[in-house]
Amino acid sequence: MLIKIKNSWDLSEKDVTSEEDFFSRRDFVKAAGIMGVGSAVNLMTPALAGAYQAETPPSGKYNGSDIKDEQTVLSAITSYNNFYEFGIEKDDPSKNAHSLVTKPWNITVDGHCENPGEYAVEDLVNFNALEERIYRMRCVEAWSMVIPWVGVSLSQVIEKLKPSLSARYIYFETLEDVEQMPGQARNIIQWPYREGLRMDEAMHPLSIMAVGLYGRTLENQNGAPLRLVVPWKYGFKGVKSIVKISFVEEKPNTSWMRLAPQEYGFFANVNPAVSHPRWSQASERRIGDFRRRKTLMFNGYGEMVAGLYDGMDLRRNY
Ligand SMILES: Nc1nc2c(c(=O)[nH]1)N[C@H]1C(S)=C(S)[C@@H](COP(=O)(O)O)O[C@H]1N2
Ligand SMILES: [Mo]
Repeated sequence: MLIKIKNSWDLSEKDVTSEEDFFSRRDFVKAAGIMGVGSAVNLMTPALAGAYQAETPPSGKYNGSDIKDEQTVLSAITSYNNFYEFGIEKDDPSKNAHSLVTKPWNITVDGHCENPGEYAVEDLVNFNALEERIYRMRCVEAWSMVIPWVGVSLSQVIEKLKPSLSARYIYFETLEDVEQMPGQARNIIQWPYREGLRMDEAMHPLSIMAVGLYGRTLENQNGAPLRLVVPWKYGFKGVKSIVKISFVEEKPNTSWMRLAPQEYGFFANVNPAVSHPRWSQASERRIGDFRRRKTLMFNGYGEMVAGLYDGMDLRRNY
């Protein structure tokens, strides 16, 4: 389904490829195959990581700034996914997520706000105010993409719900239903998938609720019908297929923090200077590229977001 878009943000048109220029699916699969041979495989889950090779140290040669932020091809965005509710391999979500029923879809809102209740997606997101936001997405596993999201600012959604002053954090949950999400049969993380933001992060104009990408509604594997996107943070903050929003006083204990607090913090800001305990975060592989590139502080959005963390030790608050 095509959706109506109001305007474009961030990466300009000239920096990105048109949809016609996408690599073919075969080229992408070839590239992914080459990546697999003798190269780094970083797995988020500590218990599953032992079976894989450790990170190959980056060669020290990086692409310079001459490399543009081209949009990642649609076939890669929809077939190379992390959505553990449908399996842990990158191609599991695209193979398995058809079992998720996204219509109708309701979101429960509770906690410290004036307008709690059950909302249909269409009542929470103003589909007449959709915007395209072309954002870099940097996974904590050290790969990245550039994705043309379609959505609304999270602040628009929050303003509708009218949180009170005692709401210091916003908390999100993904659906929990093993019938629709077969990956939930395994206790990889504690289901449902839980995430959260500090209220000022949530109100930042870069934070969005996405309902589409490349001008179409989201595929299930990308978190249909509604997911969070916070481009200066590692991808795992972008909770998919949201069914619950709560306004809370205490910092939420998120899924990844519960599983491995020494590896995943609440803030999860992209930071090349702070290594993951099992691999470096200094560089990344942009899906579709063959060489690694340097990872940028706050994923390149520092000018807009660094002020949120004034006076904070980002080494401790990883
Ligand atoms: N519910 C849920 N949300 C999730 C995940 C997940 O496993 N379950 N994976 C996260 C991770 S680690 C990343 S990198 C992004 C990937 O989003 P994409 O597959 O749309 O690129 O989704 C995030 N949101
Ligand atoms: Mo990720």
